[in-house]
Amino acid sequence: MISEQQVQAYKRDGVIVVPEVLDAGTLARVRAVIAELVAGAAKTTEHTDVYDLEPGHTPENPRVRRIKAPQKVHPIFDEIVRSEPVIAILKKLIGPGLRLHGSKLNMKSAQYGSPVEWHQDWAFYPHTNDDILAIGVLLDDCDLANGPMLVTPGTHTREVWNHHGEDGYFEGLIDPDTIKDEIGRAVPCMGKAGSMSFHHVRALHGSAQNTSDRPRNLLLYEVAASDAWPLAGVKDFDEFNSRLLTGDPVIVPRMADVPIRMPLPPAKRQGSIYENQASSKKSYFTRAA
Ligand SMILES: O=C(O)CCC(=O)C(=O)O
Repeated sequence: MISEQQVQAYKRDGVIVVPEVLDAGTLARVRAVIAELVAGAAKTTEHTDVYDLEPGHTPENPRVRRIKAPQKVHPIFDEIVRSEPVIAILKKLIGPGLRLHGSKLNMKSAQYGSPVEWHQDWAFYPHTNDDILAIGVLLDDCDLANGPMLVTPGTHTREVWNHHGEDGYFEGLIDPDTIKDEIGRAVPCMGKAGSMSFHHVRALHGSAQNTSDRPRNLLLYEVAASDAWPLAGVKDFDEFNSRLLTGDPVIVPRMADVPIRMPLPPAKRQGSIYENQASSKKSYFTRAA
């Protein structure tokens, strides 16, 4: 599914985009499921365990910013991450043993879809080693106009930047003034719907508001090597192992010499990265009024 050259590019840059991995039939099915889920948001006026809502959401005009853990909401999301082409790519990048850490569906609606400020995923969920990546499944054609994810090549071997606010609480974003050069070198993850990006857990990334007249839905899966153990701990060992994608349960974590900052004390605004970042005054991207 991917060449040795692409594997080397991932190792060097910490990010690759693989064109059209998801077949047209599955893409149509997952879009239908998402349309139903978004319609279901009309029943709520507040964030829930399933929905993170855009500012301006009303039951009459549902505006969903994120479906929080899609793999818990509908089986199609588990089917996609466990599909043969996806597993083949993951095995080449961080395998053989693989475990799903989590998933989320970021829905950047036309005209107002919210930005995500600059951050490293590693700041949110440090592990005993960093053989961890996020898959970004492009559910729409994505170009510069509809807010592609922007990733800075090479930052996956750098430090873990400070994601805390001046009050000492975790905020889930980096002060943009401290990473001006890195922001200037970021590259967009673009492609046709069905393409997938793979970015290293330590790679610096962010993404702008969608100001186009087209949606940009991005389905994200966080996948760890099965011997990478979360430093925040494992509450339920059976549930932890139920997320194995390949290989057997592991009770001997592999330790690597990696920079760590714990996301503690926790963000004052919980619920999603959007909420965590909302308490900060350090935003880089423009937001809808
Ligand atoms: O939706 C995007 O473009 C960025 C997603 C992201 O970085 C995140 O949700 O952690």
